[in-house]
Amino acid sequence: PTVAVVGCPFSAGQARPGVDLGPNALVQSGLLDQIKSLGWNVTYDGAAPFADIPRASVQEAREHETGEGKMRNARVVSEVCERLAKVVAEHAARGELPVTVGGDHSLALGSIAGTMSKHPDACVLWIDAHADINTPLTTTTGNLHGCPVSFLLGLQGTDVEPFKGWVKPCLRPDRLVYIGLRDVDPAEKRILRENNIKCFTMHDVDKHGIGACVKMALEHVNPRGERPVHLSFDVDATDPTVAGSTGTPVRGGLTFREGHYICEAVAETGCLVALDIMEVNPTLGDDKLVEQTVAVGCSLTRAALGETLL
Ligand code: DIR
Ligand code: MN
Ligand code: MN
Ligand code: MN
Repeated sequence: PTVAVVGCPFSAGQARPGVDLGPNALVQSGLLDQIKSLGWNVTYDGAAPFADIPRASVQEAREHETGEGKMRNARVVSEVCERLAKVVAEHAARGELPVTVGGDHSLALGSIAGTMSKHPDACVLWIDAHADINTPLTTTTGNLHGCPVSFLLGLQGTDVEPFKGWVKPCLRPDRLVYIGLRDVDPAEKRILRENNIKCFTMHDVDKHGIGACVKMALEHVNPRGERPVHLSFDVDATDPTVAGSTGTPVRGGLTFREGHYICEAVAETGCLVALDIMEVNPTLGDDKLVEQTVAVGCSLTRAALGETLL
């Protein structure tokens, strides 16, 4: 079995420079060898598939604004996500397990679209402090890393340029579940309610424990254990004391073990077909915090790919 690591050095889905350096930081710290040591073959094409995409620091990014609605950098986000969708779909079609390393979480629009083209019945576990389900009509920041889920679901307001040329609604609301939420915008709360989307907030994690939450989450999206699972992990789901080098940290997050438990439990299902590790920004915080955050990105990846404690 082969893991295809897809590093996507991209930051234009949000405002803070540096998250585009995430993939290289994880790879440089030994991610590929760590995955190999679990018994996988590993392929990695570097940033080659995205070489001609602007690095999109805030300055550069502004030049790529389309002015369409309130979305910032919509054209470049759409372009890179379309490219990523193709790359992920190609790996999946070869029977490989794509691991997309971000980069900001707008990329999950591409990675999940890619997964869905090979596995239309897949379900999505979205692990995040945020719901990332704003639409171009509801976003207050204009940052597209707060919006990818709405495009995947095809919510009202997402059928717009430049995305409408390639994004098709490919995810049903009942095939999506969240764990870790604690910073959800008012409009997002309404969207989650109206679409009956299953959510395990930090309140639920406190109340039931992570074991019960993951069990209920998997039972909701994959009751018979036969559907492929795409795990999209924003490292800001964990507490800032666990993975602090990230653009939008929110206190009160998952512990180190809770985050890893989610990945381990998904690995145990044997249903994982794709993984995203998103929002590691190695320019935020002191060296120790960066090192710790990069290490957590790697260990979450290993846990999802079958590393066990014994
Ligand atoms: C906020 C923050 N809901 C937004 N979203 C973040 O910009 O739409 N997502 N930080 O990761
Ligand atoms: Mn490849
Ligand atoms: Mn996110
Ligand atoms: Mn987040």
